[in-house]
Amino acid sequence: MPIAFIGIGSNLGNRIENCIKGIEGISTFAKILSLSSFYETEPVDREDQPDFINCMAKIETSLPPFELLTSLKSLENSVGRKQLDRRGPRVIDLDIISYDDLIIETEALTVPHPRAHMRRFVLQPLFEIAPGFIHPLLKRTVLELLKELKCTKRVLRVDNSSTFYSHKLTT
Ligand code: PH2
Ligand code: MG
Ligand code: MG
Repeated sequence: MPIAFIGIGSNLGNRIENCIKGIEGISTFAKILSLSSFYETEPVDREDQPDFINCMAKIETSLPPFELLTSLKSLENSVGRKQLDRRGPRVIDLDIISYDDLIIETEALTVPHPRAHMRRFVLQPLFEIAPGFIHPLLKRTVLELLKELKCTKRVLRVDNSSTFYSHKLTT
């Protein structure tokens, strides 16, 4: 079955609780194979917003990419995301970072996520759960990407997500 990585983020309200709602929601339509720790991360792109909590989930799913996207969007809405500014504060953000080795470039969906390799808040949690991950487009490992990274924004591991997430992980 296809394997995807989902980046999870929140910088409004109870950020960890929002991420957990995201994780639990994902588990209703995909199997969560592993989950990174939670990280508190400095905002990138738009700096005038609160710090985020970010984490990464490795999932197995029978949903094709665009159906997975639709499920993630409706889950964002049910967790309480409002349609505010792009890249501004949000209750929950669920991004497809990669989907097998697929390369998709459409208006609605770009996979691998077009900015994943430039963001420490994506690469650090990804490295934690998949150190051998190879970026399908750049053909570089997550470790190589981390070493070459220019982004110096703060990314601090705050907690082990599994202690909050009650469902048993399969790995
Ligand atoms: N998401 C953004 C913009 N900036 N910064 C951090 N630290 N974490 C995020 O998840 C994030 C961001 C847009 O999706
Ligand atoms: Mg995002
Ligand atoms: Mg998003």
